[in-house]
Amino acid sequence: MILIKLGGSVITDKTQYKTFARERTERLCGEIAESGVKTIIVHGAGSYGHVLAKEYSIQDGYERPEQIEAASRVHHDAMELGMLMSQTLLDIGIPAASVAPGSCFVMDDGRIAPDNTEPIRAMYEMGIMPVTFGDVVMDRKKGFGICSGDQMMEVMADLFNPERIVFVSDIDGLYTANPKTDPDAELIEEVTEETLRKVSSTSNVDDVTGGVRGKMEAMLRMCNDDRDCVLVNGTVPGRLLALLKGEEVTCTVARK
Ligand code: IP8
Repeated sequence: MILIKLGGSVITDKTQYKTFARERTERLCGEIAESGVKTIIVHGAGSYGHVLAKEYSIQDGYERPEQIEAASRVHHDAMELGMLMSQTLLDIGIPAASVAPGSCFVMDDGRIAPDNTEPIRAMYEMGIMPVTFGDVVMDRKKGFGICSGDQMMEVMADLFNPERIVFVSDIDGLYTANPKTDPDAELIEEVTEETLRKVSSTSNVDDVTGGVRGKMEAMLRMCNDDRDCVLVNGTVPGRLLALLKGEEVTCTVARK
């Protein structure tokens, strides 16, 4: 089984509140179906989550009463995107069910506590693809918080032990800097602990670098001796399909 994260930047327009990138999502789900590979999908929230969550600092936990309505609204919007995703998969013949992380799990100071995995496991064993996503989740210490799709990827990787892990994003892979703003940014084809050390010592601690390093760290955490973790560009038609078919494509591979 291959565990795939469809990033929020690929399945939505991240700059416009609640804008589903329907055509691209349909194409990507089609590529997954065409590959014939057994998969589990996790997706990001994109503009169904980040816009409001940021405005009301939902990720910091409960601080003020106005956040209550905002937290419930963000959850509602994230579920709406979940429904659009499962509808897209059902329409192409993949029996999928959207599972909100907060319906099975709570967080403890920002860390997901996966102590009730039976619903997700049972679905998978019956041949239903559990599709989970980044969402608002109740937190034992902070009241509530944001559980990202990447956190759910780690939970699903522990639960289902996939052969390979694929992150589908809107860039060709990890870069030494932000490729959209820095012409000197170079694609990192292979990420190891060594690469991580280099990036941390040669880059400023700005948002982009933090983002790149954070992603690298998460990717490396999910690798083991038998599986690698790949970041691939989902905006290029056919690239995900080629990767799933085992062909060589432009991407970043993290290895233990
Ligand atoms: O899009 C964030 O998940 P991500 C979830 O995977 C929300 O970072 C609701 C902002």
